[in-house]
Amino acid sequence: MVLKFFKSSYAKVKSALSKARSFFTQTLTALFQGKINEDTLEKLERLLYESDFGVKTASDLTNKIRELHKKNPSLTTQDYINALRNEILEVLKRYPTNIAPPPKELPQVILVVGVNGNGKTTSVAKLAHIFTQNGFKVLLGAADTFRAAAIEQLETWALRAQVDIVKGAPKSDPASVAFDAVTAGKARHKDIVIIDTAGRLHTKTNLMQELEKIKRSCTKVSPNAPHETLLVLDATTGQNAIDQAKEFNKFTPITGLILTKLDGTAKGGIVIAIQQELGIPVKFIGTGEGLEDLQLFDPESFTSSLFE
Ligand SMILES: Nc1nc2c(ncn2[C@@H]2O[C@H](COP(=O)(O)OP(=O)(O)OP(=O)(O)O)[C@@H](O)[C@H]2O)c(=O)[nH]1
Ligand SMILES: [Mg+2]
Repeated sequence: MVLKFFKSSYAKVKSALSKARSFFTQTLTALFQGKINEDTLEKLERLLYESDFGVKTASDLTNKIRELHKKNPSLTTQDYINALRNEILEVLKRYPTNIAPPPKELPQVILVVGVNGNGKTTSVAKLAHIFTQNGFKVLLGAADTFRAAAIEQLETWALRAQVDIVKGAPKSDPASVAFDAVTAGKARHKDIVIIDTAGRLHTKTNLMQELEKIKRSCTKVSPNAPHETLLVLDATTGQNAIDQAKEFNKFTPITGLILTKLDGTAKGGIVIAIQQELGIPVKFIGTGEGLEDLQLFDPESFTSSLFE
């Protein structure tokens, strides 16, 4: 499903990042207004690190500015800020943002996984909304049979997003719900089946193995399913989100990330760090709690939102 034509809402991304932006740009301006020397560069590296860019990216970006300063010591404050902005954009553009190409057989199956409370169920609903708004027929699979009220939560969202839902009994096998959902998706000629799963700690091996079982159920119905396994991460948790992604990816290959709660206290740098460290693209970002608060990740609008 190529989503290139899905417009990311620049206004929503910009508003979500307003706190991060004002801190980041004010500090950068103050930094680059003074004389650029090793002390300034050290402060820059610290600022980038504290903005969740990660050790490696903070150091790489600082080195770029160091080189730039050596080559051309008489640049203005704005020149340095622009240079940093362009470097960040370059890093972000290395990763594909669109969802996998359309499978030969429909439906396309998207499995949504992650740690408790990161925003999986909400993101499933928001995804359903994006797809239906773009003319696709969507069905949801309520494979979080573990937590009481999880099924009703998804049902409420399905009603709001006006999409069909397939559910199992509470405490039933999530793999069988996934099987039923993909089967129903096929029978009802849906374009996309999105499967919600229970929150699981990346450190619990048995829960991670359960994910594999869910995946196998999908494959039984449709040989290439799930076509996408999206990991939902809470952007406000910084390094912890990166650790979660590493563990999930060890057990089950993750094809893309949904980074939620960018409207919270998240510092924008996490988006860069996570892609750099894991090589997994951020495909969507969560910018609020409503149905319309999920944006296709777009490097250009993201970078602009962080700087302007
Ligand atoms: N501000 C904000 N809140 C979000 C976002 N995404 C999810 N939330 C909130 O995060 C909380 C948890 O969301 P859920 O979708 O229930 O999370 P979950 O991962 O399904 O949780 P479990 O099923 O318990 O593992 C809810 O209060 C959501 O409204 C976001 O992008 N921004
Ligand atoms: Mg949930």
